[in-house]
Amino acid sequence: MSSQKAIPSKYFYDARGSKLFEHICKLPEYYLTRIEISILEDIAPEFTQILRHKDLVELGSGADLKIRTMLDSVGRESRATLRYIPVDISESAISNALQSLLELYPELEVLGIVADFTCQLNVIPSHRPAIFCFLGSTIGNFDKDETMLFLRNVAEAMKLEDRLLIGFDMVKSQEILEAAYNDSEGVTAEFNKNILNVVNGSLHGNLDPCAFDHLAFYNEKYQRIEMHLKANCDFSARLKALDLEVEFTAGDTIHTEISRKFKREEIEELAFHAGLRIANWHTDSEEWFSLVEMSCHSEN
Ligand code: AVJ
Repeated sequence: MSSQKAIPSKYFYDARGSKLFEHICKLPEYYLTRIEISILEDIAPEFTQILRHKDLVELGSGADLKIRTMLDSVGRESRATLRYIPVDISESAISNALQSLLELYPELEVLGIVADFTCQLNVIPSHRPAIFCFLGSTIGNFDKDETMLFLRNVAEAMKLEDRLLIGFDMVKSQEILEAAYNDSEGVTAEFNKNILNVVNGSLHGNLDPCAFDHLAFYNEKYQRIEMHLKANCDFSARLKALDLEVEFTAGDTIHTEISRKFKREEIEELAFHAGLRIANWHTDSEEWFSLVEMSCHSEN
């Protein structure tokens, strides 16, 4: 076997991948979205005033509209003063979100941006005070260096009065973590395999999703869920656009995602090293998920 094959997780999210992820969010085993929404419901009243006349910038918004929890509870009058700016790499996710938001909240100003927020924060307008949101523990997809780079970039883009709200999935028992990525309906397996369709589409490839099995497990040493696709036979595949032939032996894996889990002290350390200050900490009674409010270090 040659070195580890890998596909960056951002390629999960074509139209079908975004739909499958929306389905994952509703699965009983996938507690992340449910808990995060309940925390958002708890804190939304505090944000009613805070959000007036601001930009609500959601990084990696996706199509599932977690932010509706917030928008619902701030009420029509405040909604009419704010601008919602969803930023996502998936064009279909952005256009679906725009469509349903326009129907739900005709008074709301919405500016959808299709961009890779890991490197294109500069395309987000910055003349109004802003609340940045990075929900769903998407931050867990980054490795340590990427996390720090991302936080520093956001910190740099933030004005003194701006706030950053980040969702973190916390370390918990291996059984619960692994069940969340191995659901009984097999939706996560479909989601994982769909990344091959995306690669085939953009690189004119012939990777066969049926030739792979879904594999997701908790790596305790690195405190993260790892998702892989494991070849179930020997074969070779072509990626025409790269003029590349890739050999697979049964058992070879393609690494498709990491989903890091956090401890409170680590988040505090991350914030500190990125030049951010923790302004508020919100969690559920079991501390399975945390929504952490940060501001620029120099504010006080
Ligand atoms: C959207 C990146 C937060 O890591 O839990 C869900 C993606 N992968 N099931 C996560 C995902 C498998 C999800 N994030």
